Formats: sequence, structure tokens, C-alpha cells
Amino acid sequence: MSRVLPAEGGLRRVIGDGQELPDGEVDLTPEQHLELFRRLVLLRTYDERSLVYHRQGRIGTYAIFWNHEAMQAGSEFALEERDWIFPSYRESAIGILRSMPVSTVLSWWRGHPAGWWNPEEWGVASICVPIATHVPHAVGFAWGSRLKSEDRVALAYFGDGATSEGSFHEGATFAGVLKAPVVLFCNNNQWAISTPLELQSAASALVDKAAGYGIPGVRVDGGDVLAVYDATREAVEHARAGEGPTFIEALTYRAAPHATADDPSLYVDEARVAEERENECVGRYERYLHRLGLLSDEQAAGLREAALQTMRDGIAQAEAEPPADPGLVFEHAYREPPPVLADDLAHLRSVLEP
Ligand SMILES: Cc1ncc(C[n+]2csc(CCOP(=O)(O)OP(=O)(O)O)c2C)c(N)n1
Ligand SMILES: [Mg+2]
Repeated sequence: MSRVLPAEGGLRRVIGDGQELPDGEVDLTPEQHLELFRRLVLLRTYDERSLVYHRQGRIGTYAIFWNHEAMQAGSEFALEERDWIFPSYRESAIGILRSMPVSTVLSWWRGHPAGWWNPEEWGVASICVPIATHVPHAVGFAWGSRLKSEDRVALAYFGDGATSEGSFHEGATFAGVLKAPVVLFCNNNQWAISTPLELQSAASALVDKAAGYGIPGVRVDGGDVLAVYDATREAVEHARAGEGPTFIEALTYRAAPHATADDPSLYVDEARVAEERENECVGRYERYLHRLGLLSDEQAAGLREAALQTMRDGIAQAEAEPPADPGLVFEHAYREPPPVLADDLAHLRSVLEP
């Protein structure tokens, strides 16, 4: 039996603080709890290693998702394999939760074609960098799947800033009217690069936007992997039952730079960041599992070491890829490329292959 508790600001919460705040529970077996923890550790390790690889010049600009792991792993855990995920750059590594090789995602950040996966193979659409343009894709996919009686749910991840975009409005409008089996998952980290939430929207809670589209909305603590899992499970059930979409607002606070190219010290409240880092989502779940007697220190250390090894193997594999043909940059854009591009390509080859 699930026991999800209301928390401040209408947030759903399951994990307590081990002191005054009591723990709730969700309907997961001890094995499922451990698997969920393994996935959190894998994502955390992926993220921390990627930052190092960026600094070593081994991957390009990278969108850090430190402390977003609970939102990603918790929601993905509520999906079936046949369901599709539409990620933004913030969820770039979500495929590894579906056994996509780590080297594939690292190759994507290396700008190498080995990072171009076939969405059908993993049920994971291409990483979307333009803000919110994948929301209509997810809705259209979900609607099309229903028309074909495929029983698939689509889940789109996007940020607080994305809810100000036309594409979000268009996607949510269609989702509501067509009752598309889609979950619109908003990771509200309260920043869109340097734009704070209060300059993004005058809405007191982003979940209130759902009502305008005739969509049920749920607000959940984004640092609580079990609350996220439970809210998504409910939304997925609702979609599968033909009841249509759900908007989930997972509230958190960005505890890292927007990306490796960003210097948040110019605009962020550093004391608040320190507070968030103190209460980060992997540790919160780890302490919960300890309280329940489901996880030992040795098991946690073993999972961390295994994740590190996965990353070491992944970067070695990505770096072993032969260099890509520079001609790829110019392909697939024009049926008949303008002649000037041939000059550009010749120049690029002369630089890269002297
Ligand atoms: C259509 C579009 N406009 C502007 C940008 C530049 N841009 C990149 S990230 C970002 C902020 C997005 O914030 P949010 O939706 O909250 O997502 P977060 O990065 O916090 O996960 C912007 C404006 C873009 N990528 N696409
Ligand atoms: Mg944001």
C-alpha cells in the first residue's frame, strides 16, 4: 500500500528526514528499491564523470543534471518498455536506464555520429535542444499510438522555462483535446539559464497551468524519487486507461550550473545552492533505504564502483570510435547542396586532414 504524504506547497512527498518528518511508503519490493537506487547512482556517476571528461576536453559542452536524478529515474521507473521518452538536453542520459550503452550518450556529447541512436531501438527520441519543441512530438506520437491501438504512453521531459514557450502551449492544447496518452513532466528547477522562475511566470505554481488545458496536474517534491515514481505511475495508469494526459510539476532547485559554459556565481544565491546540495536526492533515498534496512554501506559502495567502471568503459569505447567524416556536417540538409558548401567542406578537410 502506498502512503504518499502531503508536504508544504501542495507537494507530494514520501521520503521523510529521519527526524520529525515521517517516512511514507510506496508499493515496491525490496529488489525494486535496490534497482531504483542503482539507477540513481548510475545517473549521478554519469553526471559527475561527464563534468570531469568535459574539463579534460574529452566531451564538449555538457548540460549538468546533478540533483535531477530522482526526477529522471523515478519517472522512468513508472514506464513500461514499450512506452516512449522524449528527453530534453537535461535528460541526455535517460537512455542508459534502458540499457543504452553509456558510450552512445558520451558520443552524442562528443558530437560523434556514434551518438545518433535509432529512437525505435530504445523507445527514446532524439535529445531535444530547442526548448519545448519536443512536446508536440510526444503528444503526436502518443495520439498516433492510440489511433493504432498500440497501448503506448509517451513521456516528455522539459523545464520550467519551457512552459512559457508556444510549443508547450500547442502540445498541451492538443494533448487535452485529443486525450492523448502522454505525461508532460516539468522539472521545475526554478531557473532557465539565468532567468529565475518569478521572471518566467506570474503563476504561483506551474501546475496551475494544467487546468487551462483541461489536464489534471500533480505537484511533487522533485528530490523525492519515490514521490516522483508514484505520481508518474498514477499518470501512466490514467493515460493507459484512455483518460488522457497528466501534467506533473516536479519542484526542485538547480544545484549546479546550467551547463559547463555557464557561470552561475553571477546570478544565483549560493547559500541556497549549498542548502540544496546538502539535501541532494541520491543521499535522501540512500538514508531512507538505510532506515528501512534495505541497503548496506557495502552494497552502496559496490553499486558506486560498478557505475564508475561502466563510465570508464564507456569513455574508452567512445574514444575508440574512428574520427567521423567531416562531410557529414554538410549532408542531409540539401538535396542539391549550394556550391559554396563544397568550398567550405574542402576547407574543413584541409584543416582536419592536412
Ligand atoms: C527555442 C529555444 N529558445 C532558446 C533557447 C536557449 N536556451 C537554452 S537552455 C534555455 C533555458 C531553458 O530553461 P528550462 O526550460 O527551465 O530548462 P532547464 O535548462 O532549467 O532544464 C534556453 C532559453 C533554446 N535552446 N531553444
Ligand atoms: Mg529550469
